[in-house]
Amino acid sequence: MKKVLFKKAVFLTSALKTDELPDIELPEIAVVGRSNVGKSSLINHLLRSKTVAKVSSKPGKTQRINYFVIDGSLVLVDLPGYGYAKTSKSLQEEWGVWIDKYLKERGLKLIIFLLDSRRELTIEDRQFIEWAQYINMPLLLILTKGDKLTQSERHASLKRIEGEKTLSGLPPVLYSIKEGKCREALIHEVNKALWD
Ligand SMILES: Nc1nc2c(ncn2[C@@H]2O[C@H](COP(=O)(O)OP(=O)(O)OP(=O)(O)O)[C@@H](O)[C@H]2O)c(=O)[nH]1
Ligand SMILES: [Mg+2]
Repeated sequence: MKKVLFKKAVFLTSALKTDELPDIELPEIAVVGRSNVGKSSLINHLLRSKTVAKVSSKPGKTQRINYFVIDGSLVLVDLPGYGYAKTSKSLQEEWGVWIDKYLKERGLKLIIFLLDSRRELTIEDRQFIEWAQYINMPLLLILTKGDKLTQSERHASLKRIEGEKTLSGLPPVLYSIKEGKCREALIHEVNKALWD
């Protein structure tokens, strides 16, 4: 299989319900994590763009399931975040239900799962990880906003995550949209997960 280099993204659709999702014969990868953790920013960074996915400093920006076709060979999905209190109550309650439905129905190849490198895991983070493990969903664990940490804080953050029981030794990748190296590393990991 040809390596996906994240050169070009074509916006496909923005869905609210799982029955609005497109029928595509390409491997699909979703980006999951709490609101404001940096999901949309990571997608932009991968694509060296500022505009592919909509980003905001306020949580709750992404409210739909956004589909992008990457280099004609893979579908990348930007999801709304969980755990944002100001999202309308009905949307919050529905999150679990329809994301669960989405994740089960789509036969995803991989989930890029984001945690903020500066924060403790939330209940929702843990629930999500347990659920993914339960259904044997491959997770790629990313710690975001690494640039906000000093060198020793980075080290401590990696150690803390490595010691998290819920994660069962899943290796974390420290990420920052302000740095280039982690982009290459993530692209490598995504290709490995897709084609190995
Ligand atoms: N310093 C720094 N800021 C980041 C990084 N990644 C994301 N951010 C900032 O975090 C904020 C939230 O980013 P988004 O990408 O919109 O977060 P999201 O997870 O898509 O949020 P929702 O759509 O609400 O679920 C924005 O202000 C980004 O600029 C990073 O690596 N470093
Ligand atoms: Mg977003």
